[in-house]
Amino acid sequence: MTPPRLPSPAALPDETSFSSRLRSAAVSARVGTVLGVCFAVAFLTGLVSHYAQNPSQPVPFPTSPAWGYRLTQGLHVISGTAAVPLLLVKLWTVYPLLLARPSLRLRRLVVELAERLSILLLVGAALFLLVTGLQNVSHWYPWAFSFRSTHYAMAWIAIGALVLHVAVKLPVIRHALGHDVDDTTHDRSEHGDHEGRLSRRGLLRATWVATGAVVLATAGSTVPWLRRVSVLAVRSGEGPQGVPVNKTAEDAGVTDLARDPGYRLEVVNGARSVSLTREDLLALPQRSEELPIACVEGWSASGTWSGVRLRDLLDLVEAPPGSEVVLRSLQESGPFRVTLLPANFADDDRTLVALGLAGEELDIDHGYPARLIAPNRPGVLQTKWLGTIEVRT
Ligand SMILES: Nc1nc2c(c(=O)[nH]1)N[C@H]1C(S)=C(S)[C@@H](COP(=O)(O)O)O[C@H]1N2
Ligand SMILES: [Mo]
Repeated sequence: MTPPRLPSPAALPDETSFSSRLRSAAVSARVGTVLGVCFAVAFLTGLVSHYAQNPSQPVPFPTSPAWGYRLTQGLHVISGTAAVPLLLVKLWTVYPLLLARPSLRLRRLVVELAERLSILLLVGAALFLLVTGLQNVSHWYPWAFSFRSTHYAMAWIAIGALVLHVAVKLPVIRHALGHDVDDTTHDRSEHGDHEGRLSRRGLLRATWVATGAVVLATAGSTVPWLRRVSVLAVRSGEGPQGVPVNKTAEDAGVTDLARDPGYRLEVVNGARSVSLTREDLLALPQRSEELPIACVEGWSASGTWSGVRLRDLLDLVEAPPGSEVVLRSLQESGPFRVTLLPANFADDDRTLVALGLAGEELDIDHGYPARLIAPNRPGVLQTKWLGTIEVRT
């Protein structure tokens, strides 16, 4: 039997094997510019989200506008999603460069290796961010590491490598953007002269259309009037009382505790405390607020919540204004069981211990018997099935 023949090294493809004229800096600079804008938007909105979830905030995260986090988190997921087709096209237009034969001159070789290393970091971090981000949006957590801290660390690597990349390529980018897309000045080599059926303009047009389609297909998670066309939107508007559910009472294992007739909400300030049944809570002055739930996973929805002002409950135990509050759920385990509410949120008149939603008794999956709802607060911190509210001293 003769062993299968391997291609000789000379037959392996190198940069010159790729002859399509579409793979030109004229194309990649244009796709790269839009991609860069998407990454910048995702980076800045990601910083906002990370800060909003930070338990210690040197400058308090603001409570207004109430829809601020909904907007930034919506932009974060939309720009990240738009980056997927853009990154794929961008990589397709440039990857033959990675197969270029390395230089034999030492100085040049060192520079080339440094550049390839930075590209490796950029591409690796960018793919990591987009893949884990999409997994998060689709509630798929196959990894053991913490999503939030890893996604955040990778974002800094990606943005650092991106700034370096743009700085290195700036002369080429500026020239390419200042000239016609069919200009050949920055084409890789004379080998890149193959005229396919698709023109450069055609490729760009297809890229913009694909990006727009992906945005429309997902933006309905946050933009109500896009819901009907957003076929890829996860959790758009479906759910009891018109608001999607992130984790059901069943999944959180709180059904029995939440329905227990012996339920009491404990409000504690040092030695002072009150213990309130749902009837007690309903007997206090009731408020109604239109506030969104904006999940880090990209969906958001507005609801009309009714219940007691948190500040009114804090007054019952004589908590001074400016008190930080620890909220504990009836839920026995899970990362969002306990959250810290900064003082400016605790003092905001719109912050409620909600007992009702959309004119009805709060659904158990939305946090019955009582849940926190505060303006401009990340969804993950809007604690459901409240058990105790404790002033931090
Ligand atoms: N106790 C508790 N509260 C919780 C959660 C949870 O898992 N447990 N999930 C949070 C998340 S991630 C979101 S987005 C909101 C969703 O609220 P909803 O299910 O009422 O829409 O609840 C938050 N409150
Ligand atoms: Mo969430």
